[in-house]
Amino acid sequence: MQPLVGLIMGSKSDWPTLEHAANMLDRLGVPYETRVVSAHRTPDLLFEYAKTAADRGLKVIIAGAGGAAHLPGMVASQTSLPVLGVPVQSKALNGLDSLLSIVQMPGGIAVGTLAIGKAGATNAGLLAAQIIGTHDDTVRKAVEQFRETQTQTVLDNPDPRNP
Ligand code: RP5
Repeated sequence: MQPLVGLIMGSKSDWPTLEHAANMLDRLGVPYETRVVSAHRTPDLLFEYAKTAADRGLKVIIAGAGGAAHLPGMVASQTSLPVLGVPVQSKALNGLDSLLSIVQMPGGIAVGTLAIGKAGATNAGLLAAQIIGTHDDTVRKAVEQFRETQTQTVLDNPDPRNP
């Protein structure tokens, strides 16, 4: 199936975080591609990836990176597709460095920044599906079903002492 989401990250070491975005896209039936694209180690690839993304049929890009996390902002500078940035929890500074690197974009180039780590990656997958759902009824219904199931699971398990 034609990928609709580009799920990229600065390093293989980011995959344990970004796989949570992939899991959500799988769950919601959104086709995606995934690869390592580094702002620092493969800058030419970054430019090529971002410049060709829309023509290749992608609708949203999820970009995760840690530390001096330039990937989401640089990708956003080279494409008009929506870019969702996921700050990876770094070892040295627990991801605060990643968060601030991604969230503090100067006005004029937008990156939608998610939470640090697993929650941010999960919600990046969810938000990408919601964006695609604005033009795709099947994906929109999958998001609605996910949320109904989530709500029902909470309502069905009101006692916090039960496993
Ligand atoms: C960033 O540097 C990557 O996104 C990763 O989070 C961090 C460390 O990369 P590795 O040294 O583990 O490859 O570019």
